[in-house]
Amino acid sequence: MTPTLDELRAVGLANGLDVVGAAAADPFSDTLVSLRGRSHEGLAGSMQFTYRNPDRSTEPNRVLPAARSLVVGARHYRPARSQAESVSRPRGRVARYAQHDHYGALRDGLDAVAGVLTDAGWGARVVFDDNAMVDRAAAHRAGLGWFGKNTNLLLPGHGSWFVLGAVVTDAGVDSDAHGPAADGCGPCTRCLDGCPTGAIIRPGVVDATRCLAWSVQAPGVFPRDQRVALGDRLYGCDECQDVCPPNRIDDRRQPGFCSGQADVDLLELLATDDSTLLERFGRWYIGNRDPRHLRRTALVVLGNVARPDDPKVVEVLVTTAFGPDDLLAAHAVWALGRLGRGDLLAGLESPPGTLTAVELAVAAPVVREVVG
Ligand code: B12
Ligand code: SF4
Ligand code: SF4
Repeated sequence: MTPTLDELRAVGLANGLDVVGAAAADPFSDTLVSLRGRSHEGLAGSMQFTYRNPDRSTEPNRVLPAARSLVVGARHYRPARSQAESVSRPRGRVARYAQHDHYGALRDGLDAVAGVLTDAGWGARVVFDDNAMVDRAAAHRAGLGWFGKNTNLLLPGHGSWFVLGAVVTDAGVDSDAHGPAADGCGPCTRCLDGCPTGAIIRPGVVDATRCLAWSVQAPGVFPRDQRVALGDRLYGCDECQDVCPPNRIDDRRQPGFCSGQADVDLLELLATDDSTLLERFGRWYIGNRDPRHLRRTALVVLGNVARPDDPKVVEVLVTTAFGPDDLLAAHAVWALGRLGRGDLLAGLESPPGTLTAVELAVAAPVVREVVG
């Protein structure tokens, strides 16, 4: 017997999913064209994800041979409380999807759906955010929502604060959607106008090389021309969703806050060792899984949000600017400049006693480049 969509939906909803639909497991030919086109236009930057092997990510049969259906699930992510009011130290903001393990909750719901299918003798594989499939396109085909001009999938009446995933199965599960959801953007252009870096270059197309959500994940030097625009964002960017009118709807089915972290104490982060950082933030995508990239971003945010006369901030920035790690030194130097404290770098070329010749050799060219 093949479980019906209603039966699968009931199990998904009982296990943490908020919306469940189904679609045929045909190839996502349009998305394949979009992925190739964006790579060709240079909009994917160094991103791998679904850009690494677009043929694979757009062909559900590569996930499960003889796949016939996709049972698609969406999990709403409600925000975590900010601790900023109770603490006066500088803090970096975390995007809503990353404040809590929402993907864990999504996986639980999808696993439960897959369990019903496998118990009935069918093949079933759960995929979400793992580049085996294009999750938004699957949810769109299942009728869960429309593509907003910010490229996010918006669910009618609920907005876009959802993570998405699917169960790929060789069972034939009929969809009950009457085609794709109708466009709900209309003439609105708030996300295009509101993006701090102009990354939405035309409706439905994001240039990842300009998107802060990618820049905080990408390894290496944080793009200079995006540092001021980064503002207080430590991880992720919600701006094109915050300004989106359909997201202002109060989702009464998911009231309150989740047990997550809406912001992070930047000085504490900068003082934390690598293994503790990976333990705390390992869920996030951190370039090369190297916590220096988190510190690098924290230094930029510090430059944007800290008080220039805060002695703890000054101490951390000066120590880092004069320190042995040239990547971090460059960002600390930038932050001091941004805070109007370039004066503190004057001694860099006539080093204080603590700076070794080797450290100076590493840091001095960086200082000349950034301040000079
Ligand atoms: C690569 C990626 C990124 C990249 C690039 C995003 C991009 N828009 O290009 C970066 C790192 C920047 C990123 C950022 C974010 N991401 Co992301 N990301 C992905 C990933 C891994 C692959 C996406 C992909 O392959 N896209 C393919 C391209 C071609 O499709 P697309 O960008 O969605 O574009 C579609 C529409 O534009 C539409 N379209 C085409 N032409 C036109 C024209 C018009 C007029 C319109 C309206 C639409 C339209 O068709 C395209 C193809 O289907 C997926 C996970 C997965 N495995 O699917 C998550 C995923 C898309 N990301 C997700 C999230 C939550 C985010 C962030 C909100 C996180 C954050 N707060 O920082 C931001 C949002 C930024 C944004 N505006 O997109 C969710 C989206 C949930 C939702 N409701 O839409 C996903 C699905 C992860 C998940 N499993 O939940 N992401
Ligand atoms: S996530 Fe931020 S930077 Fe990226 S497109 Fe949206 S508003 Fe722009
Ligand atoms: S801000 Fe406006 S145009 Fe952009 S996704 Fe939301 S409704 Fe659509």
